[in-house]
Amino acid sequence: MDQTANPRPTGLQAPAKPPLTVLLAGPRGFCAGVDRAIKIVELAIERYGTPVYVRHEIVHNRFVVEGLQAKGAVFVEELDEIPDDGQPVIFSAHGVPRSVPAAADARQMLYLDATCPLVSKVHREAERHFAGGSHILLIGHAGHPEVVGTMGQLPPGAVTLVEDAEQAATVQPPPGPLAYATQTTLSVDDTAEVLDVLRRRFPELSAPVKEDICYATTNRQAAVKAIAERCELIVVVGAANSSNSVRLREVAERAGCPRAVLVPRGRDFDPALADGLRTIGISAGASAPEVLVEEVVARLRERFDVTIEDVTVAEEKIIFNLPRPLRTPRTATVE
Ligand code: 0CM
Ligand code: SF4
Repeated sequence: MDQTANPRPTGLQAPAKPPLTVLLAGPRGFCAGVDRAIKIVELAIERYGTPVYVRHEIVHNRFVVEGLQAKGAVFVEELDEIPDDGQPVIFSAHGVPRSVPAAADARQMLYLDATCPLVSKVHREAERHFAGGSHILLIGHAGHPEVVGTMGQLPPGAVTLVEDAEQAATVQPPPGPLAYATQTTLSVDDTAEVLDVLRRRFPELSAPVKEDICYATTNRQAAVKAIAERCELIVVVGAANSSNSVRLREVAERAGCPRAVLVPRGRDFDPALADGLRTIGISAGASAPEVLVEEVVARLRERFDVTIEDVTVAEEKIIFNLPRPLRTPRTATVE
């Protein structure tokens, strides 16, 4: 009898791993604004040598920050931590108040602005409404650098922050025309709720020409919603200070997944969380590199027989231009 065709289990064989289906939400991870911001730091190091200073984490991800530190980037929270050594400073993707480039100009510092163009768009809209005589209601989270940056585009008192539906119900803006703006990385559903309350109270409230919540935030939330009901657990790869990543975790549970966890990277993820489960999902915030998603999958493979299924709800083709000083000069062709 041919024993090899159907080998008997021996005591030495590893027990079969339990099967686990992993739904990978798409889009996930890096957006065009994060990609551009990281490139700005890398190209600045190439062009100007080290150190290149970066005001605030270029994007909210330790792995990205540590990678850039290894290449010669020095991260600071404020400009006054930077010596006058002639080296450039880069402003993070989240944007800065006007006082920051003003202070850099006053010190004749060379600066490069890695503010995401979609955050800059919110700044310009807020300015436009203010120039038209409106008071601005900014929907966002107090203390987040993007909110600090957006409020800092306008004089003190021009913007009132509204954090949630409760505040929307009680906020007392000054009399006169009103417009709203939002942080780019909010929950689409929470923001709709806040706006319902504001519109009921202030029917003349002017809106941005184009939605402030960005395409990347919207798509990543839609992708998580698409897998939530099929998943017994969703792992969101991202940092605790990353607004869009934190929102993805919340969206997952609200959309019907019984449990969602936020993990910075694979080594912080305990695959035993998936014990006894058949299907889990993975997504990643806009500042989380794909290699960190791969780490989580690798941790799962240590314990389970993993089958991957991609669930992609949107294609993203957006690429943003680099700031002018970093664009590669066109090479002249000689014929
Ligand atoms: O705004 P948030 O905290 O989500 O920032 P992030 O660095 O995690 O993501 C990219 C951005 C922006 C602006
Ligand atoms: Fe820009 Fe949106 Fe990415 Fe933030 S999450 S950097 S606003 S594209």
